[in-house]
Amino acid sequence: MAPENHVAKPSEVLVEHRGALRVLTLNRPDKLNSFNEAQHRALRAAMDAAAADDECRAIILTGAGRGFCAGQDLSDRVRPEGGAAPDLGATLETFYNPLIRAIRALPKPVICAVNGVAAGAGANLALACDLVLAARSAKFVQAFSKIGLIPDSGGTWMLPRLVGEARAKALAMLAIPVPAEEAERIGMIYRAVDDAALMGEAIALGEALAKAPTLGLAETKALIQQALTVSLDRQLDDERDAQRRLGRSADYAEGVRAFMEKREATFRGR
Ligand code: LHQ
Repeated sequence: MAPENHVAKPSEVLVEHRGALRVLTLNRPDKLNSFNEAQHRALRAAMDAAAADDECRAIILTGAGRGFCAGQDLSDRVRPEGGAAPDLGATLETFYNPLIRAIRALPKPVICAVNGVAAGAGANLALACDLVLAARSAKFVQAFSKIGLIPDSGGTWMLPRLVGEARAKALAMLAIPVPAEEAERIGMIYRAVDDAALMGEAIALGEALAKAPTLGLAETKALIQQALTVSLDRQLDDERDAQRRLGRSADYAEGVRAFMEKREATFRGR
């Protein structure tokens, strides 16, 4: 993705290690954490590092300042009158699509703590995460139609699955802002929480998931993600195969032992 000699400035994404929990914070607050190339590179590097580190068992993605992410930094995209059209497909292919694929394929839970407005690709980045918490003051805006584009970064795939085709089309075509509480009510996100409680709740959830049987969570994530695109027959076969793999895991053995011994299990993610 990045040129080999490119070293992303760490400041565009802050990385905090909290034991087995990793907190990644988009950090261009003056631009509502909209994406330029440097922020893309920094986020991918941080995601890849979290994926590769066996000690990391859960991830929180959030934003600095009053916004979560306003999608593409449009100041990078102003086209001079008569200038050549940019290849937006190349931008998606190089940056956004690999990011969404990486989050969906990551065999660890990714929590999104939406601290403020999530617009354009920023909204769909949030929706690609596994558990989405949002501050009550946050809103989700499929802003694309206002500039003549389609909801990218998985938006056209994710939205109808989350909220149904009728609502998906309205939200996408009208760019209607969806406040966090409504997003929870219509099943677009997991939960809306008080602004002041957001990070505390996200960290509590992240710490609980970081202590959970990671392999089981990874198989659960993969199975639920594929569920609406495969037959029941196929899903039953895949559940059987996953359960077979998990039955051989140390965490399953520990879970059963702990249950029988009436004590709390200590899972190691193996
Ligand atoms: C921004 C941005 C921004 C730069 C706020 N860029 N500065 C993929 C492939 C390739 C290319 C095209 O795009 C894509 C995917 C996409 O994401 S397309 C959609 C891009 N995003 C948008 O269209 C959203 C644009 N932003 C907004 O509609 C509003 O800013 C929202 C609704 C997010 C927030 O509204 P407000 O709370 O009223 O804040 P604001 O508009 O006053 O913004 C605050 C500052 O942030 C402001 O700068 P300033 O210097 O005046 O304080 C904005 O210019 C800047 N900003 N979004 N995407």
